[in-house]
Amino acid sequence: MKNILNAPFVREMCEATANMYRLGWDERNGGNISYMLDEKEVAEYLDVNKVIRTIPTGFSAEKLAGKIFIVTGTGKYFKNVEKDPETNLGIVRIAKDGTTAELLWGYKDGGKFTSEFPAHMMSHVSRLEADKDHRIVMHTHPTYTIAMNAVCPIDEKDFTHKLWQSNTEAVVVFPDGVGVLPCMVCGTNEIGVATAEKMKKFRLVVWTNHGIYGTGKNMDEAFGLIETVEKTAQIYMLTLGRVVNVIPDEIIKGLADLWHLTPMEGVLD
Ligand code: 2HA
Ligand code: ZN
Repeated sequence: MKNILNAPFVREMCEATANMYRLGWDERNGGNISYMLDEKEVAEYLDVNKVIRTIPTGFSAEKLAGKIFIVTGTGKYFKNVEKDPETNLGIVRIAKDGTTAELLWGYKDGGKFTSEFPAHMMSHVSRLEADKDHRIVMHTHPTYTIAMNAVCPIDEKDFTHKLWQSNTEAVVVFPDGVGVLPCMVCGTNEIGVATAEKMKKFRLVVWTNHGIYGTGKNMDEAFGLIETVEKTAQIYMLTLGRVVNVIPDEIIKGLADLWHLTPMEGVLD
């Protein structure tokens, strides 16, 4: 058996959480990541038939039965993942009943997965239906996106337009736009259902007054998507009230045409 601490998926979780912490997005225990793994790859590092303990998930996700995820732990700090992955991360398999998680590795101090597990798992179901190569759900509290969301109407077309007008990379990286949910109680199944509904259409959803849910086929893609939204929101906030040059709709359309992308409908004139 190979050493799991060297497994690419453990390294990627350590690197992503460390980068997010250093960007100032994930204060204290803020943020969480779940990453769907390939059973064959996990079996190189673990006996996948050895269940350490079972943990009720508090919701039903039969479509994910048998799927294995590496997930950040509840109450754990992104700042600490790199120095102690086995305490701050866990590898779980969704059992056949769809309502129990089987712990295969991690949460060494008796912990469990993030309180946002329902929103993560429901989002995985939606994204897998939209894209069979989908793997990552990443939740984070990026400062400028939260600030921009606080000064803009809760209107995903308007929010998407403002982002596309602020940075020429924006329409290229997220031609499908950005979903926006109103302020809701986090950690509940309700916000999980609402997020998953948005995830049928969007790869990224803003939770008003809270943060972002971003997804992707791999860690770089999910991280790159969030980082582009956040960078663009930063430009928006730094120029708010003083902006002279917004990117005209013809240029946004020109960028989309150049890259053979279809921009979200109803945003551009
Ligand atoms: O895990 O970010 O939304 C801490 C959070 C809750
Ligand atoms: Zn959060």
